[in-house]
Amino acid sequence: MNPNASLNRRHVLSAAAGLAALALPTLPAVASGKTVLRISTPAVPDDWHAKMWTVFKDALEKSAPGEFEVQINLNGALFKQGAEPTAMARGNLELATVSAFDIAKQVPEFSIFTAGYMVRDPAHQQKIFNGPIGAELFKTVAEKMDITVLSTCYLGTRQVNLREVRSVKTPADLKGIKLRMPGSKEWLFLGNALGATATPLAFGEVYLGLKTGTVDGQDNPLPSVRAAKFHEVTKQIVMTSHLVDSLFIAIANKTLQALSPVQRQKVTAAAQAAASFNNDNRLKEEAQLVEFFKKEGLQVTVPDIDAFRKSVRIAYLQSDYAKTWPAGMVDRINAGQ
Ligand code: KDO
Repeated sequence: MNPNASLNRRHVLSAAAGLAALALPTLPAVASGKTVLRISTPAVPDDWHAKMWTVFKDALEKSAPGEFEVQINLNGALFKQGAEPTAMARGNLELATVSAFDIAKQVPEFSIFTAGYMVRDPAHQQKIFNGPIGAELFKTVAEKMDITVLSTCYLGTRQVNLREVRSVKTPADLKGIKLRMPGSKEWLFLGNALGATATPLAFGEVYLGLKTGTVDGQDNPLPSVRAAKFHEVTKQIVMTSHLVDSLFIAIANKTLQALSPVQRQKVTAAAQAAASFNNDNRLKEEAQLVEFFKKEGLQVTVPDIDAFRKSVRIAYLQSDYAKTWPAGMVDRINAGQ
């Protein structure tokens, strides 16, 4: 037998496998007749945007019994923070929460929502993302990123949290502070705009970074500070309220398209129930946490917010990010429509 025959056969087989691999990711993984929905998040188990996935799972078990197998992976155990959109587009992940910062990497105009002091409060945030602005921008997200946003979660309002007590009134008072930010240029820009020296570090490494002094501080909403126990390794919270932060529950387009219309509606309803659970609980807890942190021995101080707002706004408006923002979008966001 021609020794090349088996080689050729293998070639044909691997080419066929290659074609199959190209074709197959249009279908979600199916285990024992159920559609598998893999979820990945860096959230720690005690945070609301981790717990909300159980609400999602329970809702689907109730509305579509036996149709889905929901697999929840917390602590960035399946995909590292920020890798989720690519994993979804490649067919390796079905659902995740993505941030405005994740989206801005592929949809530059979305960087408007990475800008400090752009969104005023949680109600303003919901109005923006559940109205025409959200509809327009999410359409671009679906086209460019191959993922579909199902609902908008309030992650909370980000505050600066320091290892050592310091008098912080204006951005100048953060000069020289190594402020941990998640690892992308959009996040680092925000940290630097606050007056600090932004230092990239994954969420899972922040506790140790604060404990050992690799970084001098970090920024996160109060509920995440509590859930990740950052208050154990810091002494002050400066209430800069610089970013009313969002997370978007997103599903891979291929997964969504492979569902029946009724299943799509049930998955969307489950994502909305999860977001509502997160939003309600987070808002309630956020309102109580200043007292909690004070009892834990932290100093909670209020800076000159106008000075921060002014300085951060100037930094963004003079940046290349602002050049990508659609004409009139800042005014539309201000008006909430
Ligand atoms: C963080 O790393 O600071 C951040 O708050 C960024 C968010 O976009 C989100 O990834 C969040 O971490 C994680 O879900 C952990 O709470």
